[in-house]
Amino acid sequence: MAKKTSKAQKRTKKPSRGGRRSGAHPLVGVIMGSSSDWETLEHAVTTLKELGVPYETRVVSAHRTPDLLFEYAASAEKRGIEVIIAGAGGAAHLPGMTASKTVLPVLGVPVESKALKGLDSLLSIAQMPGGIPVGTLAIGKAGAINAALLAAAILGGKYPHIREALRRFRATQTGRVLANPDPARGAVQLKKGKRA
Ligand code: RP5
Repeated sequence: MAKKTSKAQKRTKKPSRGGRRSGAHPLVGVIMGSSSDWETLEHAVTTLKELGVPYETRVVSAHRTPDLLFEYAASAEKRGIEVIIAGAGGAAHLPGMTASKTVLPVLGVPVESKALKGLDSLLSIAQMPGGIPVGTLAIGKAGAINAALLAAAILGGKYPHIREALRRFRATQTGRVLANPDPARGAVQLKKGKRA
């Protein structure tokens, strides 16, 4: 007898895909509690793209779509996802609840909330009781970028091209700083340039 497939299962079977390598199987699942979190999580996606790491993105709310959250987290490993980046704000249950339903590494990005500037999100995500870890990053954009870099570092152990992409990212970043050692001098040069 054919098994019945729930609506949530159907949704998790057809993830949106992305990444520089078109058609590549997503290795990172980027999920967020609300579409309002995209402003923050898009920085994780931009960084994954820069590194050529295939990913999928999805709004999965711990409060508003709890069944979808369970389905997503429980099926992620079977679908080939190897790291999950989960961003949420306020009473941010999404990363912790996701981590409770999978043994994949879950990286939590605290989204900056209006009321408490993301301190609520940070503590909700970081203060997991012993037993179910969530790797917690900084609040906001920096955390989203670093979640992608950390995901790449985790994947780099298995995928040498991702490790090399990460090495190149670091070298470019270092080069940018060394190429502009004196911001004051740069500003003077800029002013002079404007006057000319
Ligand atoms: C959380 O509530 C989401 O992660 C979001 O950061 C916050 C506010 O959500 P919206 O009211 O903007 O949908 O679940």
